[in-house]
Amino acid sequence: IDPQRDRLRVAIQKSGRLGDPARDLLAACGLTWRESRDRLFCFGEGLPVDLLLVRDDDIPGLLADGVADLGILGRNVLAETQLAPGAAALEEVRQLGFGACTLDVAVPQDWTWTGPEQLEGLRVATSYPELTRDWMERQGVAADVVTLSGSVEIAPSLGQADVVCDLVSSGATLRANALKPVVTILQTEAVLAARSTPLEGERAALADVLLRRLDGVRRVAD
Ligand code: PRT
Ligand code: ZN
Repeated sequence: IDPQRDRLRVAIQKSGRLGDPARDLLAACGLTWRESRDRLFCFGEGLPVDLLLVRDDDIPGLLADGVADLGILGRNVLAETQLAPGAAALEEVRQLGFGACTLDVAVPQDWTWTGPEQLEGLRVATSYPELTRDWMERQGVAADVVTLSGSVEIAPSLGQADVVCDLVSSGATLRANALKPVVTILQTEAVLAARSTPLEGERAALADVLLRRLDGVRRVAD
């Protein structure tokens, strides 16, 4: 952490589903940037608020390390890292109203769902092992969590798992893989996240300005 830094840094997704809406939201807050050639760092021109364009998975680490002060990412990614052992203290500062979906347990379409106890002893494929384990623990059910970084929905037909726990928006991907959602374990959307320890000095003032503008923009949008 560079305590001398007097510019605020906001990490957002470089591409992906949340990149453009995050940028649009910050632009609606009056931020403008000089386009950088490598497109990894955008220097803020009006307010001294710079952008870091990264993979969403990297945002919690950048916040934890103090490289970024604020981040826009899915609550699912934030919550997953918050549950990991030894996780740095990060918190959700605002929910942003886009990128909504649910993290659902989904089972083969021909199953009759009777409840979480049905998962006992099965293999659950997911990209969110901490959230999945945490939910199972709260349900008092023990299943094997198979962690996959992508293509989770295909795991049952490949014989890698019996059921999945994955993000769902329209449900088309599940249907295409002969699966059906049976229980939602997390409602998620894009959120603004920060370290739990408050910012100080100039950066704290900048963050306050940004939050006030964000709330104004969101109120108008509602
Ligand atoms: O490159 P990078 O690592 O930054 O991006 P990524 O590929 O990890 O993430 P990305 O861009 O796909 O998603 C970013 C965030 O968008 C997620 O963490 C969620 O918070 C949010 N989001 C909203 C979604 C969806 N909706 C969504 N539908 N993320 C993924 N999906 C996928 C889902 O995994 C499944 O494969 O879409 C498929 C399901 O969609 P339906 O419509 O068929 O149900
Ligand atoms: Zn990612």
